[in-house]
Amino acid sequence: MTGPELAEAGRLLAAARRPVVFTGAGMSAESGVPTFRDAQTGLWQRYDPQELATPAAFRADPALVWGWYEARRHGVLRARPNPGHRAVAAIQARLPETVVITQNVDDLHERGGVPAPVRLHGSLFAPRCSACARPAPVLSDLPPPSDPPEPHDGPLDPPACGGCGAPVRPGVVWFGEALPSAALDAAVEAASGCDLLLTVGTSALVHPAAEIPLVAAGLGAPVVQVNPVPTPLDAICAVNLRGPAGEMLPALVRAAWPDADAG
Ligand code: BJW
Ligand code: ZN
Repeated sequence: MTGPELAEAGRLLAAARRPVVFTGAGMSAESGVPTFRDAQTGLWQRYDPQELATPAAFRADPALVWGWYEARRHGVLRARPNPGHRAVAAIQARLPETVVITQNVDDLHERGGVPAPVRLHGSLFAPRCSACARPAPVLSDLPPPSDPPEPHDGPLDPPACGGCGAPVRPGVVWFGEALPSAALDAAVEAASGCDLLLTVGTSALVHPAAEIPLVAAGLGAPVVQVNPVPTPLDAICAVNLRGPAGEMLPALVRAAWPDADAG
């Protein structure tokens, strides 16, 4: 893959010392994990994801919401990191001050070689009590992740908290809930001090996460975007790489460092 945009993005990456990689659901799309705003499949087609991802939805129908998250968790367990995840790890290996900030609730960055991404929206693998916040074990009705689990589909009663008996909830951030303050602080600090922000596979519609690239741009860092379609961030980007992360990110790493193993 060639082109003036890729060459310019490669120059920006090669010159960077403290890049931030900011990722959304498109990062995992080529691993087979549906993006958040993609059409739902199967049983879930009847529901709007934006209406399931709320505290009110969980209160109204805990089995519906817990079942949806279990279905998604099973889907992630069957998925593998794609070349885009490995290219992000290659950037961090080359530039150890790289900070990876993700809105994703899957674990594909970790499995792709980024040990500690900053998680703005929590994780599918950290359930907790909906009343007392005590961490709950991930359901153990599954075979180990190396052995692909049977897909779960349909409503499922959440387990009860081992401490107080209230329903366990997914450890993700729903609409109307505050982001974990340590993660948000770390993200703002990294964006404020970065010399390049690479935004990958996000519609940039959900706040306050969508403000992270704006923080970097406002302080003068160039922003490079990887997305097959335009987003509200187009206007602030130095370079827009229109294409899928699994192809664009390895090409970007090769453009920056022709000798690199881009995954
Ligand atoms: C590819 C690709 C490929 C495809 N390669 N790319 C300011 C303005 C307006 C509203 C608000 C505001 N501030 C706050 C709000 C309200 C609200 C909000 O933002 N609403 C908007 C939707 C209007 N925000 C909140 O409620 C937040 N909380 C909050 O503000 O609290 C205030 C508070 C303070 C103190 C005390 C109490 C409260 C919380 C937001 C939490 C969002 N959570 C979710 C669900 C997580 C769990 C789950 O997954 O179910 O996070 S919503 C969902 O959106 C999920 C995602 O992380 C997030 C972002 O989505 P993302 O990643 O961008 O995915 P998509 O699907 O939208 O886009 C995919 C992109 O990939 C597309 O562009 C494709 O083109 C692209 N793509 N294939 C590269 N191969
Ligand atoms: Zn409890």
